[in-house]
Amino acid sequence: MKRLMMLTMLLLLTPVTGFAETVVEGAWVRLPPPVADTAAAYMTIRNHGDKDIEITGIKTAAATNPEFHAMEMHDGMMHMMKMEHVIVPAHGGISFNPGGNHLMLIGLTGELKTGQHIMMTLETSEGESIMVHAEIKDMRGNTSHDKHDMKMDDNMQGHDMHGMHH
Ligand SMILES: [Cu+2]
Repeated sequence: MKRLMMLTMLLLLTPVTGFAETVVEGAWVRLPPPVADTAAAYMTIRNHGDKDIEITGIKTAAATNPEFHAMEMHDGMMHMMKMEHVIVPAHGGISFNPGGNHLMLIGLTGELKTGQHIMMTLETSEGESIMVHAEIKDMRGNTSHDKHDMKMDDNMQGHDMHGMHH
């Protein structure tokens, strides 16, 4: 009996790294302007496994229609394209950063407040669910570089970006 308990404790103490092959780091949501019904979210997804991982969907109570968006240049203009799926390469990662690819939370279901967190679930083609905790951050009043990004995000609300100057 004692031996069984020891074994159980050992199992409980064993890190579950075997399951955590996909790890999400630094997830955050940019506080949108008060009238906006979309918000951009950023994160890095790492795949420590031996197989590519395909993310096929996002679910969150915070928005009715969350999407992955890619930024692509066409004829000298930046456009946002919905990514139907996201491939996280084996032993690699993919980053969503301000000014680049991002998650777009379309159809916000409530007001986002600085410092609060939202939960998102990334779904993989293997049926795995990856939970993401994302802090809501107000980037206004940061460095001039961030102000530039903020302006870009404002433009993105219309989903049609023109004239990105660098
Ligand atoms: Cu977008």
